[in-house]
Amino acid sequence: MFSNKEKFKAAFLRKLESMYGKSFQESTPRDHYHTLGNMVREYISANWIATNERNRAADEKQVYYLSIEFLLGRLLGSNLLNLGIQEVVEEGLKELGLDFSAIEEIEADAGLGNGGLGRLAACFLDSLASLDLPGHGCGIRYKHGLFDQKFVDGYQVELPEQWLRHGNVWEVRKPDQAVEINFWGKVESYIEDGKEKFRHAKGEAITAVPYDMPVVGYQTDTVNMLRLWSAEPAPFPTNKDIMQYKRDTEAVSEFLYPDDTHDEGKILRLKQQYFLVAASIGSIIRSYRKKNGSLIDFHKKVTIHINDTHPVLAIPELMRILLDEENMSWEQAWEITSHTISYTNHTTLSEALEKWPTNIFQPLLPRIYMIVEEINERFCADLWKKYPGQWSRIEDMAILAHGLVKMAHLAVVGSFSVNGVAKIHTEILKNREMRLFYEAFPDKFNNKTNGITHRRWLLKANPQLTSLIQDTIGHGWMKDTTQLRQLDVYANDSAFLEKLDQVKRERKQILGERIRKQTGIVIDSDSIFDVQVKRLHAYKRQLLNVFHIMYLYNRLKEDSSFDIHPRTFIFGAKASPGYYYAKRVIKLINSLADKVNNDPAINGRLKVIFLENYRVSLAEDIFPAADVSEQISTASKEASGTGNMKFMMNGALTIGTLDGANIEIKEEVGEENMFIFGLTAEQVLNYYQNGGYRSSEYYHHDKRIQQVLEQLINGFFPDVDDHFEPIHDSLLMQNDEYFVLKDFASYIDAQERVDAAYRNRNHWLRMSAKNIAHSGFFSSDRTIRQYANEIWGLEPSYSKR
Ligand code: DL6
Repeated sequence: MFSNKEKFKAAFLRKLESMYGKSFQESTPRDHYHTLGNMVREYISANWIATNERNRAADEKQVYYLSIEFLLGRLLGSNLLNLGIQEVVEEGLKELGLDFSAIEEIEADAGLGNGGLGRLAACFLDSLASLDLPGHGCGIRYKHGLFDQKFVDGYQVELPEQWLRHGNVWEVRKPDQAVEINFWGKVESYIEDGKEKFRHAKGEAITAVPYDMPVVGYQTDTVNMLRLWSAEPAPFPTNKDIMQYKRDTEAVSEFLYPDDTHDEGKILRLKQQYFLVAASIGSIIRSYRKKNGSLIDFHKKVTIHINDTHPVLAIPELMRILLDEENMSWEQAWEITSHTISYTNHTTLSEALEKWPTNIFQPLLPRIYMIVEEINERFCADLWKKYPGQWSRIEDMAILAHGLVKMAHLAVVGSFSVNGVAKIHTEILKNREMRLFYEAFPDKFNNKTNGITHRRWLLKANPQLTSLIQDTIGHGWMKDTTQLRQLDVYANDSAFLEKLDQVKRERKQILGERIRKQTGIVIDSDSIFDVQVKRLHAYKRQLLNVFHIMYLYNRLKEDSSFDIHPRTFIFGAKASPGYYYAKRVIKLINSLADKVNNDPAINGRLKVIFLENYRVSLAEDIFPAADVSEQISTASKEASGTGNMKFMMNGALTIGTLDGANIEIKEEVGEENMFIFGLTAEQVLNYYQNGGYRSSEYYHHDKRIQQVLEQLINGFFPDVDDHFEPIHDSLLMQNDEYFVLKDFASYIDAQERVDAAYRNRNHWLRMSAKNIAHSGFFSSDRTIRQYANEIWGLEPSYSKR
């Protein structure tokens, strides 16, 4: 049905009529989207079945990537692209008088994630399938993804997201493959064959029902699977009021990251984590047993990768099955488990390293807790042999200590590989945050610098740039992004640079139009588009960006000779609902936007745009339009960043600190093609360790800083009372944990270099071309090849194409 336009059009009309019982004339854009989506899913089915059969028949190892987040975004466009039927569909629809982009807009983003960790998981799925690797995702089918963000008077308001309201054309519900999961209750011991055994009894069961989504590889027949679990009441008697039981059960897959400021929320999060793990492992083992019978060689045929610590209960859960159901000895079960699980760490922020109070953990998961206790005891006993008498070392490394279960410790102890997500991050893990573990198990630690799928972030998001590259160097780079290097020589070719300029202009106009429609604000496409899009967090320092804008505003007001190239500052960020500091920064950006955009004295030289509800589909319009990529975290804090890679691949120039993957961007493209500033990680960590930073000194010695800080509290922003006082105080009274004031001068300096560089258009375009040419390393295909070769031991499976 997709082999040519005519066949496609006929099939589309037939499908539309059979699905809706309406004529084409009566049909709506939503009908068109669902019709097309269903056609594509059906088209995928044959290869999906074939890949499943191939996996079942072959004796190859399978990887299961367990993640609490999958930030997929929209799937129609990327599926069409990967299937190679985009053109037929777009042209066929056009001949029917329909516009593909309007149809694509109907699809709700699958926003089952918060930020980098979840988007990385989505990029990895795309790469696994595109490289013909047998790797599948396991996650939760949240009824509501990350909240929808609205601004009301500049304040963030959260609304429940509704991606499933009109159904999800990509999923297939498989109730026959549901798994029962037990919470609460108690552990009973009994004797079997003279051996003491344990079982979890009198608990509260819930049913995990899988919804499978196909993951289509690019120009290959491989279709892998993303299995998302939904929580439903189990058909068993319960002592609870039936309505209450139903509500409690469904809550497990209702929201991503429920509020955990109170115990009830903490219990719900832990329930979600065990739910994901128990359902996934239950189904992995069921299909493994069907094929292999015994689990003796399980670790040789299966790797379970845990994306951060959220799925770390995979370790005690696999132990439970091997001990309680397979009757293995502890030693044998541990040998299999600790050779099955691999773990990625995504942060060194201590507040993000999960620790669960035992008084919550134990009653909810009594058998799992018992196993964690035993893992801990045996681990500490081993440490005692290794480090006799070193009590404090052992205490620091224990999994259970001071009434807490330390999930990162459990993850390191129970897995065969621990990786960080950028070189510097891995070094910080090895030498600081996880030093004791690195000393004990040096061979487990390795680095896998993150990547992004160039298919979504270049081919799909930026067809204009894709065409230019293809016209210039052919299409080999689409399968092997290192070939983008061939563009290097074109960085000195004025005809190429002119075309690159055209592409950027077009993309800036497209974004400008979207901004006009969304906000009513008209922006100048000739201005520098300076963009910071990422979660709102103090360490990411949106505040530093804000202070630069305030400084520019002050200068423009005070100094008529001050000359800058016009700039449009674009922000996109959601703040976690309970993160009040971040929410104040959101209000600050919006207040600044009001001030700057409406001041006639500024005369359009500065504009500030804060786009509501930043999400994957919006990002696809932002990255291609950016001139400047703001990657300005406090050095040592950003594990990697992946937005930095998306900007680079789309020809934006980075202004950034030597943090996360920025360092590797610098290694690839050269310092001369970006704008580096600020403290290094080493310097920051030394300050944290030895003290010596006094933010007030920077305040007293720099008039520019004094002025912007005063403006936070002196009525400069009307109608906010003392709303920004906590921001002011965090910088002065609390000594500026993230070194905003310390890095201010060097940031302003770097911004002046940006301004000067942009004024030399050819020079700028040359740098931009260099960035694209050297971005190939950051394809997630490279990252996934490294995971496959160096961690998982995976071979590509056969594909016909
Ligand atoms: O590895 C993906 C992504 C990194 O690029 C970011 O630097 C890192 O902040 C993020 N980590 C998380 C985990 N929680 N926190 N914070 O999202 O992972």
